[in-house]
Amino acid sequence: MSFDPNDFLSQPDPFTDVPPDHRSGFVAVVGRPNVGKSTLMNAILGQKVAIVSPRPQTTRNRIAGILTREDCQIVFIDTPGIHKPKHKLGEFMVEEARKALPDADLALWVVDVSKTPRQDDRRVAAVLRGQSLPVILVMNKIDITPPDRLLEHADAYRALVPEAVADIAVSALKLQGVDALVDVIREHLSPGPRYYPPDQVSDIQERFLVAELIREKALMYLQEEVPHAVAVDLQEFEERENGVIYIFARIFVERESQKGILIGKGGRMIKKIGAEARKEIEWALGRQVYLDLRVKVKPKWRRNPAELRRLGYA
Ligand SMILES: Nc1nc2c(ncn2[C@@H]2O[C@H](COP(=O)(O)OP(=O)(O)OP(=O)(O)O)[C@@H](O)[C@H]2O)c(=O)[nH]1
Ligand SMILES: [Mg+2]
Repeated sequence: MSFDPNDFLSQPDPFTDVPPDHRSGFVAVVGRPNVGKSTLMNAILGQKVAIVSPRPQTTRNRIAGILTREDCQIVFIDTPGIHKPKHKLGEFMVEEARKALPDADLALWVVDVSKTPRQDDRRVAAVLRGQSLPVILVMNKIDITPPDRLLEHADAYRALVPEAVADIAVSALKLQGVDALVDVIREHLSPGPRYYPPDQVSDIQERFLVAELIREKALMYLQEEVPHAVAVDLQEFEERENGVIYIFARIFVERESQKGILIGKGGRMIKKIGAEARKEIEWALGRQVYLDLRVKVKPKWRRNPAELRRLGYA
């Protein structure tokens, strides 16, 4: 068979073969903890990339989620909630959020419009004011906002970012206003190419996702101070001869009392966390999984630079 260079040249290039009005850019998703940043990014992507929980300070790292449409490619950077840090882990998290801004083309400031602005919201507004970045104010959780409060709360948030280029009310949980938000974002981006292959939805590795899904289930079932003291250290992740993926992870807590709570009476809590995590990991990997979890006390790991580095929090 002879080689005809025209055959090769006529192949569509997924990066450059886009309509003339194609737009693209990097969008930092910032806000105080627990307002629904990760829920919103997942809702936009139609896929779980970042874990979500009812506990504040769920997200600890920057996570990119990539939306590819015919007319645009938007790279969202989900970030940890901006707050007043109490230890080195907290400092790392706030720094992660801040670092997303200089490289972004646009910031989405996500707020919980069911509540009035708090100190941490003002903290976020101050961080945004220090950047010369266009800001879109995203007022989330309209599904639980009493209608008579919406306008009052919206005005209070708007007053904190008078320079915002747009604002929009959404419910990330109920998928209300999410498509409209993407259209608004697109309007504020510049013409540009695709940066990622059209089928790539995030920049995270499988191992990271697995550790995060285990942490998510721990956050879901644990209460008070225990969730924040949890870290997941993935030790083994390998395919066995029978095709099953064997995963061994250690869950760190800081105190013996937390270990007791995490294991639960007769091991019930850790079994529940393991069973829920395994189900979701199997779904995410499309493979059968054997999940082995051990709980280990690591006193003050959140203040220990060497531990933080090893866990990817430095
Ligand atoms: N009712 C309602 N709840 C929501 C909505 N969006 C998010 N939530 C809930 O709010 C909680 C926090 O959501 P996350 O997405 O983890 O919030 P986050 O801003 O990423 O939080 P951090 O990672 O801690 O900064 C979870 O219980 C979500 O289910 C919404 O539109 N409506
Ligand atoms: Mg989050």
